[in-house]
Amino acid sequence: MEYKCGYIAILGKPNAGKSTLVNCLVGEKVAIVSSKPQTTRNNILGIITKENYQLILVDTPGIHKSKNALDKFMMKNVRSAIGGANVILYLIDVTKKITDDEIEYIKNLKEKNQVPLVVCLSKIDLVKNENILLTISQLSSVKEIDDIVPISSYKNKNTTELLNTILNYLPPQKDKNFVFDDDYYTDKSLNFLVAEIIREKTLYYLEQEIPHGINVNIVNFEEKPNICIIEADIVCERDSHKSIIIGKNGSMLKTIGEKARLDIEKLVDKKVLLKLFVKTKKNWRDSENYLKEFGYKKEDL
Ligand SMILES: Nc1nc2c(ncn2[C@@H]2O[C@H](COP(=O)(O)OP(=O)(O)OP(=O)(O)O)[C@@H](O)[C@H]2O)c(=O)[nH]1
Ligand SMILES: [Mg+2]
Repeated sequence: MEYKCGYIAILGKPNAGKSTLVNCLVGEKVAIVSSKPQTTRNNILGIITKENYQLILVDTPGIHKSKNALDKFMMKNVRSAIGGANVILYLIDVTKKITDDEIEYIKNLKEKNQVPLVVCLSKIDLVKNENILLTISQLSSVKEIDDIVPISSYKNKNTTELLNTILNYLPPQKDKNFVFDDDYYTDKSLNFLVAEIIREKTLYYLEQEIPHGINVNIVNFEEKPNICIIEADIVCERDSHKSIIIGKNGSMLKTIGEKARLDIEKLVDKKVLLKLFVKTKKNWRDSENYLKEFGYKKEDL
């Protein structure tokens, strides 16, 4: 039997649908999703293992210009994912206009890295077929692109074709040298996943810049036979944000906590007691020390 195994860097602009695609392909929620750009901050592995292949999908932060130390960390993650990739999968939201800058970026990706480059048109459930064909013809003149696959993670459309396309670009190997055991579907710890679920709820319920300035730290995680007791700090950048996160008589914090608890209970498969505290660390996104303290490491693959 022949085997295939490799790292697939999932790249694209913020909000392109990268994390949704990774969750869809893996069949587990490894990465949080939101309608707000710059949701993902860390590289998150989503691992698919079958009898004869293992695909290690690397979900990355959306490519954007850095405004603070956290952004710089995020873009470093993108570079690190590119560096370790056997195939690059570049996602384009088919509902958005493709700019010349983006095409230049894609061409550069191929020229600099010389690995197979597959462009994936995402969210095709939102547009008519004519629009998809138009975008494909626009991109087909870009010789640096090896393949174009239109998909919808929501409708699970063309996702098998996408997996087969990726597999085509991985060289076959005689031995089953998989990187991860077959029961691993992510590289992230339970603490990380729980903190991300809480952050996802803040992204959903809070407006504008507030959720982007939030970090969630798990301060206590106690697993008992029938219940998990979890304490977490929601750290924000300003006192004015703190009062919005808490809400009138604590109503906002209560909503965030209740919704997060339901998801965490599914993850740990038992009852959860979730205690949330809101703290202010002024402009933490600009402080290397806070980033270190919050576990954002320099390099993250
Ligand atoms: N209609 C539709 N919406 C989608 C699809 N895939 C993703 N979305 C939506 O697009 C938005 C962004 O999705 P994410 O998966 O968080 O995007 P991302 O590329 O990971 O974004 P960042 O982490 O910010 O870089 C969310 O509101 C998703 O629900 C799809 O196939 N169809
Ligand atoms: Mg994401």
